[in-house]
Amino acid sequence: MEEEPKPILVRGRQDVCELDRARLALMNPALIDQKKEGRTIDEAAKPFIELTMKEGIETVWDRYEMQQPECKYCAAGISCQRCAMGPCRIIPPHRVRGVCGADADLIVARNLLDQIATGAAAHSDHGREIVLTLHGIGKGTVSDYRITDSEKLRRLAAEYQVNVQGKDDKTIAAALSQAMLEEFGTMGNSLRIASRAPKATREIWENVGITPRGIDREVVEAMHRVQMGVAADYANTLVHGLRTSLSDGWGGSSLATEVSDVLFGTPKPNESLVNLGVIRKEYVNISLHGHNPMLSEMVVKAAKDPEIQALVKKVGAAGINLVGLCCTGNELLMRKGIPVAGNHFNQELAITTGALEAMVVDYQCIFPSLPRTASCYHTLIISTSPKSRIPGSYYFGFEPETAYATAKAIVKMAVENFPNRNPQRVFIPVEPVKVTTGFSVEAIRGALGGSFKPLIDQIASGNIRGAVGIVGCNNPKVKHDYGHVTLSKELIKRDILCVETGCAAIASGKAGLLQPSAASLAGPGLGPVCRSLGIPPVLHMGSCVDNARILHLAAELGNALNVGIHRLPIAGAAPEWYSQKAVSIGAYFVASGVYTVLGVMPKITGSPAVVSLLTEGLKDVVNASFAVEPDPLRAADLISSHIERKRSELGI
Ligand code: XCC
Ligand code: SF4
Repeated sequence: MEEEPKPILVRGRQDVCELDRARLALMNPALIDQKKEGRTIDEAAKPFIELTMKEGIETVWDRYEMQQPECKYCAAGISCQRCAMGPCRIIPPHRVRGVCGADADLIVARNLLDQIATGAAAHSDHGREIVLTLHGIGKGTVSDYRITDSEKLRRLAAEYQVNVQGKDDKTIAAALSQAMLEEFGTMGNSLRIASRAPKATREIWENVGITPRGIDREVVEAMHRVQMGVAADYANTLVHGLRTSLSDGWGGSSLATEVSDVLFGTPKPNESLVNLGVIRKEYVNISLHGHNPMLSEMVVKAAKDPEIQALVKKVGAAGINLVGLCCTGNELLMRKGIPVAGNHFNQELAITTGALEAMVVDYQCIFPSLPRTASCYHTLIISTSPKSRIPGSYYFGFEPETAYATAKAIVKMAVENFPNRNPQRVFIPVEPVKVTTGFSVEAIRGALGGSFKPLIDQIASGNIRGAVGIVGCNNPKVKHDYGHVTLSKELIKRDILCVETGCAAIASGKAGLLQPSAASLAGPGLGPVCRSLGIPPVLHMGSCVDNARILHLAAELGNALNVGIHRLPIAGAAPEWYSQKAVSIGAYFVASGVYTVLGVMPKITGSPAVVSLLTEGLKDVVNASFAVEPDPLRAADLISSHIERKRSELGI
């Protein structure tokens, strides 16, 4: 028998001493109340936020307060740390160039390109891991995973001109994954999967010179350009940012999404529950947090293992309750209907239920301080990616070849931790909210009866004015979930269909907008359409990499009408974004022709030239631009006037 995988405790246990907690604890009930209301609109989160303040358990909001005031040069993007002649800051009127001679425009542009490249790398590297797993299946080295959606495998193979005639899934997987892996370092001058974009959109890319070539290549070139003494012109630098972002959206993220569907199934509409109330007292609770569905899918399987089930009985638990967080949560919610405990700013609060045996993480958006939070409870933080070994966590090196054994060892560790729970500290005073999710492009087409024509007809007739992709994170600069929920409600009221991913979608879920009954909050055009189709007015399309689904949907509409994406009555919004990944997403939305409104100001205000290029100049380049509007009601105004303008340009 194979040896059971054993974890390593990375750098020893992290402990938060009583003194630290006493220092942070608040006693003034009025202050606690004021802060609680100021921090979130998520009703189910409020009791936990109150608890953290009373008990001195540090959260993201406390750390944000401690970081104030922020450095105004950094906030404006005019500090540079790139080389050893610096650091440099631009402080007019005298210090207008860094030691190397870079001015404010260049410093801002380079910093922004760096952020785009970081985000693109994160999405695409995740994509690579998924494609490598498909490759392992094809080559026979990976046996714990299998092809779940063989039809999609064949559809993708056709897209890649891989011969499927008389071939079995495994053979197709080998050839298709090979062709997909070549997209990362291709010698060609375009990505095959990006030819999904409408012809007119691709022509714009070609004319501007931003057709993405290799997925890795654009990121590497971006890193080259930010080296001192390479990039010199801010506009030229930012144009490469667009190209880099396209290699993410139409490249790495698209591959992550499509191949995840092949491996784990293409999402179909299903019902589930969200918010911190999904954590259940009598159960062994395991939260799955991060982004990559590979580990979490295996944990789902391992939780059903008879040996594990026997162990659950032995420790006296009612069963195993898996709950998601952030985008791993979205992946499981979309495909398996596994409940989600919340979005980015619910991650620490999930631990304060006192009922979480383990938080299993892969990568991205995981607070490195989680083991400190967990040390106030019995919760184990279990890290699994060699890219994200978190000090204070138990680390299992997760590999697709040994996925099941690792997942089983992880679940076992969680179950064995159940008796360590302190029943006195279990605190779950909230009830979960129902959601309907699973709206992949395929599922939307299915709900429409097999083609996008009914949707196009509804848009043409004006019942639906247009569609908006609302995406992105939580950020302490915005009251938790306020940006997402306010914008979504306002747009559906104006008959604009919302399609959402990531933490935005979870926010809408918690607010009840992902239920068919939310059609009653939609306007007189959209409401009846939703009712007749039995769908919510806000469609959950998945995780952050699943923004590729939104691109794909836009491409389907553009192709059906034979127009570029920039001509469609659609828009994008990221009301509470924080992540470099969100910068890449915003950039590929705009580069694809989608007007995009950000709720948080990027670090660019130190260069009026960059601000003007992004908010105005890009219209002449890619027929779309960014806007920044922190007030979601005003953002809704910007979006609906944009949509009306696009409608009249189309003559509808
Ligand atoms: Fe992360 Fe994807 Fe942002 Fe949420 S939305 S905070 S990136 S989990 Ni993508
Ligand atoms: Fe300063 Fe230029 Fe070096 Fe940046 S690259 S730290 S601006 S000298």
